Amino acid sequence: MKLISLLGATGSIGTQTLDVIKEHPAEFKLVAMSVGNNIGLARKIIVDFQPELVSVKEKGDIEQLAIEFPRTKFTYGEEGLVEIAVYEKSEVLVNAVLGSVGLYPTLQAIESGKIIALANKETLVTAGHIIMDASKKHNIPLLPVDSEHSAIFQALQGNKMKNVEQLIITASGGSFRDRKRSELENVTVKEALSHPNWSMGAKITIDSATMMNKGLEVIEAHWLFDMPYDKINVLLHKESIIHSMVEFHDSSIIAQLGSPDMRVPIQFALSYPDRLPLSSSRRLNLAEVGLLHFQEMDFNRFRCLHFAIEAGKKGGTLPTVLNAANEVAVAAFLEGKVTFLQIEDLIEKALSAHQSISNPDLTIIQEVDKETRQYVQTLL
Ligand code: MN3
Repeated sequence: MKLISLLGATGSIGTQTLDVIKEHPAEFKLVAMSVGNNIGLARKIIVDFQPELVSVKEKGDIEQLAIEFPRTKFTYGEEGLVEIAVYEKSEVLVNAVLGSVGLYPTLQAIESGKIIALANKETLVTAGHIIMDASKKHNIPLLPVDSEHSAIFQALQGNKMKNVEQLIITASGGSFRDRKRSELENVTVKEALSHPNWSMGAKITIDSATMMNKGLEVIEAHWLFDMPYDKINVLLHKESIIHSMVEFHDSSIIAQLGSPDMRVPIQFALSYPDRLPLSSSRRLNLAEVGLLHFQEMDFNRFRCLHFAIEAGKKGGTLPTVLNAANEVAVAAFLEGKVTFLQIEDLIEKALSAHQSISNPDLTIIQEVDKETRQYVQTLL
């Protein structure tokens, strides 16, 4: 039985993690979780899973919950996230919170010896060098939950990193993959939020449409697999059947395939190195699929992918700026304050205004993150 702490329980990855835990009551148990503002859903999860410790976003929500659930302990805020991450009884931390707020709790969990199942890509984007150093120092495995990185991780099983020629990350293309750049001028939030293949949260669905998601994933892959940027390639693959691939020196390519379902990579991170059945997931029928399509990425069409790879290559605090500017710009788009294409402009401005600091520590990263958010706010 693995005892699990879950950060971001009410989000898309969070609820799908709970599906996996529910299907395997003899293998997994939820002992601690954090939620945001969705207290209604939090109540339902507490009833169903009986976690011992729950962290909410706002202190004001605690009092009522403590009356309703006298056997559960409650905490709140950013300190609450850390308490969940390091909860003494838990063995595995699933980090499914959104944005760079996931960084510090992840680091604390590594230092207290928890296995990390990482769905929070912003953590590796902003502080990959710090997280990877800590995981090596404490000998803590970092298991990818993101479907592309899980695919690469699976393709690497039984193989040596020194034999890898390149990583090939597939991209669905997001909501606007069939539109030209000139057709993106007046797209609406609703259109941007309808992803053709994957059911995900709002922020990552917009990131898919701008292709920033793929850019963040390239940086994530660079850190997770210790792979130089010129050996990570992105391939447009609209069916999302091949979740990513590894090419070896002998020209063999190993790919991982499946129906698009985030519960599969989530479960693999939890069950690793074992595999468990997942009854609710649809088995892939390749005869039914028939054709798979692939296309080279167009960096002029998807400028955010270009920004991300450049920021990753230059390193220092640029990936932090990239990520923070993107978080603010996407939130502004979702609130109707800027247009879809202005997301790119805001990120470009933030990157060019920044003087990169090399090898930043956690304090510098947090300062640059904050400054960037303020700077982008002034541009809105
Ligand atoms: Mn992904």
